[in-house]
Amino acid sequence: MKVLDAEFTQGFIRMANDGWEQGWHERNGGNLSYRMKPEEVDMVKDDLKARDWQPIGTTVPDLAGEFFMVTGSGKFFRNVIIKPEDSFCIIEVDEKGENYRIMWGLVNGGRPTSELPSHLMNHEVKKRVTGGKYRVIYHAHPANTIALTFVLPLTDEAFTRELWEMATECPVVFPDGIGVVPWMVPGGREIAVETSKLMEKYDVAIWAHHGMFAAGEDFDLTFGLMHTVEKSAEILVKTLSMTGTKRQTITPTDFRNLARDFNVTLPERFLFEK
Ligand code: 2HA
Ligand code: ZN
Repeated sequence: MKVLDAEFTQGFIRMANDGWEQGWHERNGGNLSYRMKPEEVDMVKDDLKARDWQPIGTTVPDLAGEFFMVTGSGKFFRNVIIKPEDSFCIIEVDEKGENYRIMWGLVNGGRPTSELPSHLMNHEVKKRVTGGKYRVIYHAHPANTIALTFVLPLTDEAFTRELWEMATECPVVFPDGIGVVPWMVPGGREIAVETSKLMEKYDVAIWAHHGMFAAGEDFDLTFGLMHTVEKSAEILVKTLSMTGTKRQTITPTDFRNLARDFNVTLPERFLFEK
């Protein structure tokens, strides 16, 4: 089967285009990666052709031999739907987890995303902690979430609690909470290490003054997670724009009642008295 005809490729393209339509991918902003299933690799193997090995820039031994679909460095999400072969690629990771090679795509040259170290280190953590269930890592630049990083304290507690409060669905959609990475130079191993530490316990990591990373099982859940966090951030931005203080909100007791009825565990460290 041709890569472009596969269902997972269509899902990848749709998610990238949905992100573009949300306004989260100005210019070449953001990146997306998907850890392919062995049967999906097998399904498209006649359409794959190996290029030279290149260093990843970090080490991901638990991803040895895995194949990923990943957006290209400098490529525009806006173009994914009309020029898929030019916009993203399939890569294979070597048996040491130190190098990758392009197997498909980026037909006009180029490399996988500049955030490849963060994507792969996040995949490595999520593969381990979810027993292989999680397959998608998504980075975008949603404006309301970024705006909050200039106003809220840059702590997991502040972001989790504030975003939980702004929409009742939030504690159910991301019960483990949200992690925050202080401003760091993007693109390298250092920010990848800090982000992947947060991915041990959360599905969402916010990069101060930059954007967000979300992790999930499939395209729908991962896109939906980013969308839910960003919508909650939008409601907080609107509220703070109207008034500095909330007249009423969801209380710690309300959260505990919600957790009981919806069968989720909400860590007590986010339910502090303000
Ligand atoms: O340009 O978003 O973080 C891609 C990015 C880098
Ligand atoms: Zn970015």
